[in-house]
Amino acid sequence: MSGTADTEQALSKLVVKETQCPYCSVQCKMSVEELAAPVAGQRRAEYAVQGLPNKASQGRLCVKGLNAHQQVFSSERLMQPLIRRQGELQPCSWDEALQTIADRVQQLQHTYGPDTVGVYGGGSLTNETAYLLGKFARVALGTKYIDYNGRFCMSAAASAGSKVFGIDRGLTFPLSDIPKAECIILAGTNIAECQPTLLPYFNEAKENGALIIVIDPRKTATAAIADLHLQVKPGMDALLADAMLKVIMEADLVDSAFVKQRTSGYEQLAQQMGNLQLEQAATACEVELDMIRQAAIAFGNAQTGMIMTARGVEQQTDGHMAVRRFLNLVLATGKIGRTGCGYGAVTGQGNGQGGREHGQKADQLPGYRSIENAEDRAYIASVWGVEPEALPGKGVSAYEMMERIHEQHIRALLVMGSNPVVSNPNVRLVEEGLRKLDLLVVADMFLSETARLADIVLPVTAYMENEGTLTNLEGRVLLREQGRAAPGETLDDWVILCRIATKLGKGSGFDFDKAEDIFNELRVASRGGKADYYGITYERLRKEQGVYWPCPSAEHQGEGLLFRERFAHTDGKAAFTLGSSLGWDDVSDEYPLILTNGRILPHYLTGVQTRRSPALSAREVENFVELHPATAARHRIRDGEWVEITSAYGTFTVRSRIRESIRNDTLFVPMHWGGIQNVNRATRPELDPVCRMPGFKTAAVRIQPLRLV
Ligand SMILES: Nc1nc2c(c(=O)[nH]1)N[C@H]1C(S)=C(S)[C@@H](COP(=O)(O)OP(=O)(O)OC[C@H]3O[C@@H](n4cnc5c(=O)[nH]c(N)nc54)[C@H](O)[C@@H]3O)O[C@H]1N2
Ligand SMILES: Nc1nc2c(c(=O)[nH]1)N[C@H]1C(S)=C(S)[C@@H](COP(=O)(O)OP(=O)(O)OC[C@H]3O[C@@H](n4cnc5c(=O)[nH]c(N)nc54)[C@H](O)[C@@H]3O)O[C@H]1N2
Ligand code: SF4
Ligand SMILES: [Mo]
Repeated sequence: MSGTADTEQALSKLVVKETQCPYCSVQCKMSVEELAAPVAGQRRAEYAVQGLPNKASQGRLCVKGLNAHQQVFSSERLMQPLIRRQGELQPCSWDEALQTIADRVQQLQHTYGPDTVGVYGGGSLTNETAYLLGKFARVALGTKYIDYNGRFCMSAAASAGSKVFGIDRGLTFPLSDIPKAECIILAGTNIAECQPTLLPYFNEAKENGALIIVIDPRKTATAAIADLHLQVKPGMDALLADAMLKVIMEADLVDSAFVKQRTSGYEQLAQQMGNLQLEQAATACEVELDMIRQAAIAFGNAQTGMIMTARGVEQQTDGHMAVRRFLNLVLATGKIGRTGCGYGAVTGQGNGQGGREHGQKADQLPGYRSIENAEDRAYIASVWGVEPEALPGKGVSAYEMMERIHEQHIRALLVMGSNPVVSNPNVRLVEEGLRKLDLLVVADMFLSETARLADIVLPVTAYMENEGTLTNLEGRVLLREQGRAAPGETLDDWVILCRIATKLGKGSGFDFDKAEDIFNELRVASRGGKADYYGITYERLRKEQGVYWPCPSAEHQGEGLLFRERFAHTDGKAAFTLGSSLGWDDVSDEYPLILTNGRILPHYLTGVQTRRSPALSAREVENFVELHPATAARHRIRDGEWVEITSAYGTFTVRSRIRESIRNDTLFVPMHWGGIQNVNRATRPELDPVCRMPGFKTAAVRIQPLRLV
């Protein structure tokens, strides 16, 4: 190698001073530095990744963050647009790709009307892109059909928070309050594997004497730090929370002053709880009544306490109600609005919070405004420079969009930031539907399972390469600066939307030069809404290292601890929830086991990104089912052998992993693999009636070894 080449390499050495992990909702900050450049034929480049101090992860990184850069440099990155010719995806120019999209969209809309085109977004997109995607669907395409993967993630908790508190912000308290809680209930959340850098907050709480209660059908790494572990039967959380409330009422541990001053609906609830039989409830949840009592009394007696829920409680056909039953517990004990107290919906994706605020949802306009409210429509229409009547109405939820596609009611789909053919429930229908589309466009960094089905694939920049804001699980808005030039022909997501809009002749509302300009429009659009970003600017974000919303003005400091004095409903009160939840019990002789599913530490969601990181991929190379030794014996399954798991909806094949850690009526399968190993071949399509969350976490199945005879 010549001296000049060496110098050039030294000069181009990559140093990213500050970026954010592309994975979970903690949004850990880090720096990435190239230590040694690759030498032809000898070695890969070496990188030093370091966690940077920040208020959420305090400089910590988990194994995913430490290895995230490997996906950025993966040789599998898409560098050019692809178009399908004679059945094959082949490279093409941006102009051809975008012109083809515009032409086909116009043809289809001319024939079938504007709603024949759908848009499907994601919670990894920056606030700027998520906001623009909502505007793009309503203004450039004029379609009502837009929804996003967060429907499968945050919809139950978000709708419950809105109903009970009048606002949905994942955590109602700053992370730094966790060590100040005397009792913490973690229901259906596996923080140790899913937000690992937060675990030290809980350990600190324990050192301060806190009691930790975990509710999970499995002995997870999170349950390992628990003082009490309620190994609930999947799908029975609502009833379990009710039973705990009944114990608290009977033990006279209700905070009457708080209930009186700050809530509504308690009397009716108390009346209704009179009918609940504790023994029956405990039997149905399959948790010993004594354990339920201990947990409830501990929570009721504590001066300060928190409840956090995540997908275990929420991804149920009664997910919305199940969260609300836990919120009853928070309210009855007065544990909200003061230090060391509160409720936390542990948000999932990197921008799972911001992504659910600014218009990617079927019924939503920016700033948590409603697309069905005349005032909200008029305001947003004025910001967008269109007539309110021109804005379409409410569409349908993510899975229901797939049903519309299957019925060919929707004939074209743009997917940006999701891999729906792996992550939807009942994926057989989803794949069949996507194959029927006249036009499927997928914008991604990689050829995901969904991109493989596309007619046009658009290559996008990765987290290190674009600028934008993301809102972490606390509701803190963070700026992720660009750290590296866009490689190949990749473009930022928002640039793609602007270019398609221009090709469609709708360029005037889409002539942004940089992400910051979009953010400034978002600030105005969110102004006066529940998620008010008006007072947040890039300048402030740089100076203050993040700002909490709501932040209505430049002088406003943002609110870490919510509801100190009032809740967000017009009467200022939080609302108790009535009604009973029947839970779920669909097992039968044919399908005798309960299939639940979730995450493991090294992989992220459908694995498209983490499998491109060799250090992560190598930790778990294939999918598995965790099952109890008794279940294994009953079904004659040996450890490590291939098994077939079948529900009424479909079958998948994985390797067995026999463990004492799981209930003997339950199977647990990670969600990170597609194809024949995809757990979503067997999940059921039933949706929660309120929030349209699928009942991912419970399906009745049978299991059998896959042996060649
Ligand atoms: N390593 C890793 N981290 C991630 C992600 C990832 O893919 N990988 N994804 C991110 C995203 S988008 C999300 S949404 C979050 C998800 O974070 P979590 O919700 O914490 O993750 P899950 O593993 O889906 O489910 C949590 C727990 O619910 C339990 N569970 C299953 N059924 C039930 C039930 O009926 N009741 C109760 N109480 N518990 C039940 C499971 O055993 C599991 O331990 O994680 C984020 N962080
Ligand atoms: N059975 C079961 N199914 C589940 C769940 C479960 O617990 N159990 N969890 C549900 C939950 S909580 C979630 S959040 C969903 C997630 O489901 P998906 O959205 O399908 O998950 P990802 O793997 O994150 O897919 C994101 C895709 O977008 C790409 N991508 C990442 N960042 C960007 C970006 O900035 N721009 C663009 N254009 N593309 C990008 C990635 O490469 C990847 O291909 O899965 C849901 N499905
Ligand atoms: S995956 Fe989550 S906890 Fe791990 S480094 Fe990334 S943001 Fe932090
Ligand atoms: Mo999620």
